[in-house]
Amino acid sequence: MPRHPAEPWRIKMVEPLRTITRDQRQQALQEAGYNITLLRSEDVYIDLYTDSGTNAMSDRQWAAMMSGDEAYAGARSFYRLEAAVREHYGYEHLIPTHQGRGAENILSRILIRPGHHVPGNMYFTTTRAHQELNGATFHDVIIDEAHDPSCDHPFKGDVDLVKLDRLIRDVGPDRIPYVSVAATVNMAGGQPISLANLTQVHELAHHHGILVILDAARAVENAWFIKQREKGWHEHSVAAILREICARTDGAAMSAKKDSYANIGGWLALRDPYLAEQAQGLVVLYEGLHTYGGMAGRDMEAIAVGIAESVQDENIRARIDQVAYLGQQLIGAELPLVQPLGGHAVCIDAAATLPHIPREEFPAQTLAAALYLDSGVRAAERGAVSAGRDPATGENRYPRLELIRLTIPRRVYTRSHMDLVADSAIHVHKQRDRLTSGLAFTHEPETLRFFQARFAPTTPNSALNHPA
Ligand code: PLI
Repeated sequence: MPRHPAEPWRIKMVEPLRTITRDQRQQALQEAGYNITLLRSEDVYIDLYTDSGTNAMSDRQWAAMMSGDEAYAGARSFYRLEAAVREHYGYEHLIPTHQGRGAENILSRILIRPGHHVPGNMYFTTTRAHQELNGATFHDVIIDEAHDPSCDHPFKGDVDLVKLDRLIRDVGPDRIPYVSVAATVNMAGGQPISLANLTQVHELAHHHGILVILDAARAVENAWFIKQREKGWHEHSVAAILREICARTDGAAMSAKKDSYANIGGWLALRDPYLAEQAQGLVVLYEGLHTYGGMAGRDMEAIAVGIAESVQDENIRARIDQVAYLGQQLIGAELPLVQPLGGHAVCIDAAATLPHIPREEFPAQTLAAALYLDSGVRAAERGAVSAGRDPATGENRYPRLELIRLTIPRRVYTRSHMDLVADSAIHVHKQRDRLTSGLAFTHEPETLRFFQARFAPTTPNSALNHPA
């Protein structure tokens, strides 16, 4: 066997990349209000902002797009997607949506009422925003280890059953419409939940008549980790493990822009026909008819093929290997990373990198800006800026994890790109003492502020304002 098994695909089409000078990046960063989200993508060299919708599709997916049925009602492409979801995820009723947050909207509207409480294994930005918009309070019931970047627990996505049980007793099962279970947990750095733990969550929730809803965006990646790390599952295929994960849940919200190698799309799936009918009624209002839900027929074709590709062991192995390849280089240079390495991203602990910058000056936002300035690599902030303010108190939420996320799009970048990212991240790390101050808001939007916020350095002599 070669030291690193090669990717099970070759490249048929390429997209040229543009490089700009450091002075140009400096200007672009200032124009973007020091928010990497507001950079124009053409000013970015290697874009690790997200793995969402940034995938390279296969020739099979492109070919399938040509056979998209664009009928308003009853499109053949819908039935192909429905069949793929039934086969690989095992849910009976499929409600297509334009992307994951469309599914979160419909789900939250049918299940949540004001005064409800939703427990989950750490929050995700859009998921929690929809839960709160519908009047629920979110409760993080993930195990404590998930909040400790250096802890190498193999299943940091596990739910703490004591926390979940306590919440059920405190507020009463009638006020908990569902447990929101993510696999993997994005904000913890792509950490998996174990099948053993999910089984216990399912039993506890069902004992109290509470549903379990899966965030399936990266459930295939989670299945791979179960195969690698959980006793008794090594001989099972990823496809079989994925079905086992879903079998322990009552439905799922899916962003097809992740595991399924698509550029757009999503779905909500439910087992209960009564709930499914309610969702089908609402999807017409917010997304489109219940047989396209905001997607073109060709998008549904691409997702159907993408689902089948995503569960092939060699594809998911190559994906996780690439993340590990980048991560190992950074570990070798002693950068403080979230351990163990996650499924979709390598996350750098910005609070540990820049301990001299107070949390109020957003070390992760600052580190992401510095990395862009150095090499044109765009990471994502996953810390206090993403966490927003507590709706009850209006205070900033300061999660223990203050991270920058180097998120790897699927089948897009090569090892040389990863080498370049590693070199730049290591260089910025070595020079971290030059970053003596952070950033402050000059504009702070109310909802999901991290997308549109603008910042300025807190001191005029900030390293973010100076040439290398
Ligand atoms: O971006 P959407 O609307 O297709 O999906 C929303 C969404 C739901 N759950 C999880 C775990 C996500 O990661 C997610 C989107 N994630 C983005 C955009 C990301 O950059 O991680």
